[in-house]
Amino acid sequence: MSWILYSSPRSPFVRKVMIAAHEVGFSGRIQRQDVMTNPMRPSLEVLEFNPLGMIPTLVADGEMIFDSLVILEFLNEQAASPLFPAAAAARRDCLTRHAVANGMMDKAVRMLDETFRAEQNNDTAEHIAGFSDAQLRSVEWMGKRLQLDRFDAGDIAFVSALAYLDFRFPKIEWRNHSPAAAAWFASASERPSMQKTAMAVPPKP
Ligand SMILES: N[C@@H](CCC(=O)N[C@@H](CS)C(=O)NCC(=O)O)C(=O)O
Repeated sequence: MSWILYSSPRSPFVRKVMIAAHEVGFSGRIQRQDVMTNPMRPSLEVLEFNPLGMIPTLVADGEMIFDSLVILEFLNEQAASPLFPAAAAARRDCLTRHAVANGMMDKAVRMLDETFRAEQNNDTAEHIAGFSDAQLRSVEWMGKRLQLDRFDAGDIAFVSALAYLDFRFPKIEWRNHSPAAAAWFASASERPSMQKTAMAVPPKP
């Protein structure tokens, strides 16, 4: 039984996971593995499990679990004292507060990244290349996990992400990276929900 948490000592998301693990009494099961990862140079160790190359990523007895909210859900499944209330309205309230707090951390990390970039060499092109590679790795990863008889929240998120790439970044030729995702997207695009929500405005130049 091994739970390996790919981590960094300075990540607020890793800290959140560790606080939760302590709260529910599972911190002793987690073995932390510190890595260096950033959008331009993702950790190869993390990429083995997470196409985004981001931390925290937990590998629990061989199962990959990310991002931090999903890790909290996993800890909650193991725990006697729940991190998420069971009743629908209370759970929504908890998740909404979580979303704001996570958004704060997301934006704080982006602020730090912008600060470093401004201090260093403003390597915008390198950053964009790193983000674009993450898109392609993710399309490939998702392409292997599609099911034709399913259209759940994960699929809805994926179809929205692909449509946005087409809308904003048509130069990213994601279809070449996953013929399975390309075929799935073509068929999903015929759903009434997709047709009724097509972006009605052209992309800004
Ligand atoms: N939504 C993610 C955010 C995690 C995150 O932003 N992690 C940062 C470190 S604090 C990271 O992995 N950055 C590397 C990258 O963006 O490629 C979560 O909640 O786990």
